[in-house]
Amino acid sequence: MDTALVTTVADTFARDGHAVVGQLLTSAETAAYLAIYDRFLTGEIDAGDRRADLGDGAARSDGAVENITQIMWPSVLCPELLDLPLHDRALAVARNLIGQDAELDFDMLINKAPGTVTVTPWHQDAAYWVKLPDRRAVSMWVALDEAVLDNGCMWYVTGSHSMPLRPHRPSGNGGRALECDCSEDEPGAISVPLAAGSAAVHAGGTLHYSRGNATSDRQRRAYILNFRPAAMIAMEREQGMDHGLTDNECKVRNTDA
Ligand SMILES: O=C(O)CCC(=O)C(=O)O
Repeated sequence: MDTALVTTVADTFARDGHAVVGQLLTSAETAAYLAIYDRFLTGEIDAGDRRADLGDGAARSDGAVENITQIMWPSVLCPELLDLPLHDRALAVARNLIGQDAELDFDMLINKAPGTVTVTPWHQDAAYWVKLPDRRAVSMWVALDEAVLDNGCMWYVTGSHSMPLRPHRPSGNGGRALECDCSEDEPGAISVPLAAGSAAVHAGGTLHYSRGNATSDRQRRAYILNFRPAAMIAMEREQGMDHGLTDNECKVRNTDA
């Protein structure tokens, strides 16, 4: 990214709590991620208990397919992802946004199956956090398929990163996700459609949500990378918050870092 664009993204992120980063991957690079993504979705790469359905199975008429597939730590399960360019590019953006001490906290895949009416409920990521003295963080949501309103592009509430954290409760989506009161009518709520290969970022306090993928006949595959200061990642891990790493993987990552 050129310097002017980096400054604009950083200013927008600081002011609004979210920003469009623009194209991070070429179509050939995007295709390389999608090929690996589909190996996860078909089960060829076994994600074990790092795979969950964030949606309520009852919401689908066929009941046969996950509604919202979440796979934690794809880059640990399939290290060849790290040979592709996204992690380095995303880290460079994250460092521009929150500081040079930013490191990858965790990555995940979230797919919305075609036909699902299940929304990702409104929430603030900070509702999931353990207590940390330094709350700088950035989540980068990378669209690997074009993301539009009707297949579940992200929505953000502009300025909500500076508001107090709202009370959260377990959502109806199987209990693993949290939700809070908010709606598309919330002042400042906007949808952010993205082309395949492009990304948006949001802060820990930013209210966000996405609709289902009810009418399209295509997957809505997103790759999400979360960054925070290295020292805070270490503190999180001390408190047992590793987003699903085994002890051994945790040691390997700490040694590599
Ligand atoms: O992909 C989605 O629908 C939701 C993603 C999300 O909530 C997040 O990245 O924090």
